[in-house]
Amino acid sequence: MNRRDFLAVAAQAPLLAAPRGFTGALPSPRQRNRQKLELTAFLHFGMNTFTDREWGLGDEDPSLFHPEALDADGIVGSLADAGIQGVILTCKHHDGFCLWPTETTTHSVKGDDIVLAFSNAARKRGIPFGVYLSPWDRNNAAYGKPAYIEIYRHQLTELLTRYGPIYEVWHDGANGGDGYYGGAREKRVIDKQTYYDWPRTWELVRQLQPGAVIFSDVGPDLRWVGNEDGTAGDPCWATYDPVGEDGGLASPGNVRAKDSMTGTRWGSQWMPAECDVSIRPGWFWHAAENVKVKTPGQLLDLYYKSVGRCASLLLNVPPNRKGQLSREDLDSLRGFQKLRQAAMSENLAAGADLKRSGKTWNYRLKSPRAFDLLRLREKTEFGQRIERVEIEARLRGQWSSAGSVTSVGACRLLRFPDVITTDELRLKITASAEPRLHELELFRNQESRS
Ligand code: FUL
Repeated sequence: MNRRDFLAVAAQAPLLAAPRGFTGALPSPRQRNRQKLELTAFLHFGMNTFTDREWGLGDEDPSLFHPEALDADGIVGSLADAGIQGVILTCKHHDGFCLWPTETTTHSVKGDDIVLAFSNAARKRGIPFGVYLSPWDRNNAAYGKPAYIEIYRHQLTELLTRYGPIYEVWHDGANGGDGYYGGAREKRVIDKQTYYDWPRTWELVRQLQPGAVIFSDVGPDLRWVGNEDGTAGDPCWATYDPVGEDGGLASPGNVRAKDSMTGTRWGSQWMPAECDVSIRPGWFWHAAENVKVKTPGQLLDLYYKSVGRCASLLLNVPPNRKGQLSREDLDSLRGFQKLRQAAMSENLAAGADLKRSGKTWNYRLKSPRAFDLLRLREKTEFGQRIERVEIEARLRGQWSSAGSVTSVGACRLLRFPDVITTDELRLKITASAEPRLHELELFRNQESRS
């Protein structure tokens, strides 16, 4: 589906009625649409790129931000070529420096509009564009006071009205307290529960960009996965009822992370996990980390542990001081793509004859096939009904267990420790209502065949 269709569906599709016999939470049309983007990229780029920091203090001189040869088209083009399906730019990180000329502060770029450059690049390449706007602002004098909330909403309004369709709005829960704050240089502690008045801000996002999904520790559309390692829990339910760290009310910046990893079976809200992780140890580019870029194999492993567990993978690939991606990151991304393609090149279950008897699904393959990876997808418009799937293969006339999974949802990948060769496979499904499997696919890793 191309970018235009993607955004159109997100904004227009009607709500589904609850399917009979199932009372669990269901995805909204915008969530179902977002589900198609399994692998997206985060671009952490800003003042920290030039000061070699991860969290700027907020007192940085705006002139320090000076990418020598910004190539947004090149960055987005290489990401798209490597199979990245959407990009999110850190339009403002905790240091408060805005990458677009905003009416709200002088602490921003002046002439060049970096947000415009990236949003245009994404449009040209046909992939959706999203925005990260840090709620914590260590530069702004009004931070911690009611006036800042209006400033934050004004910034969000600029981002959501000037750059065309936005597919995702990313609200970070981090807040370290101390900062420059217009020269006050003090610690400002906010009440995470009340200060930001999130429901009103989310309403603003809904009004300005009805197709956009909203990400935060508590959604409402996508939830933080509870860690920054790029791995979802197992199981990882798309349903979730967030709980605060102390067991009380949750809010952005205050969730019990272990629950975010697994979700809540029978949680009242559909809120799949998004796994944010950096290709490097840090989120921003640092020369010293050029030698610490994750390998293609490590990225593939993260893919199995995120996308393969019904979450999406938001992989940070930070531009360098030139305003380009470094060779090390590009090589690794391309290697990762090759491994993915080799692992999932040909669906060996294509054309299989399916017979269902109750909750047992029997697949007779066209001929004996050797495979080491299984992909299952549930039709999530009917909710997450499957509790468990036992996979059995017929080997020399005998059925034997090949493995099992618990939650399925949008995508479940199961790697088998050994290659299995068979022409018949069956799935024994335990489900809370009639299971709605969308597809079963089998793959053999081409890399390991030679
Ligand atoms: C965290 C931030 O503090 C990091 O700097 C980074 O932006 C990451 C994605 O979220 O909470």
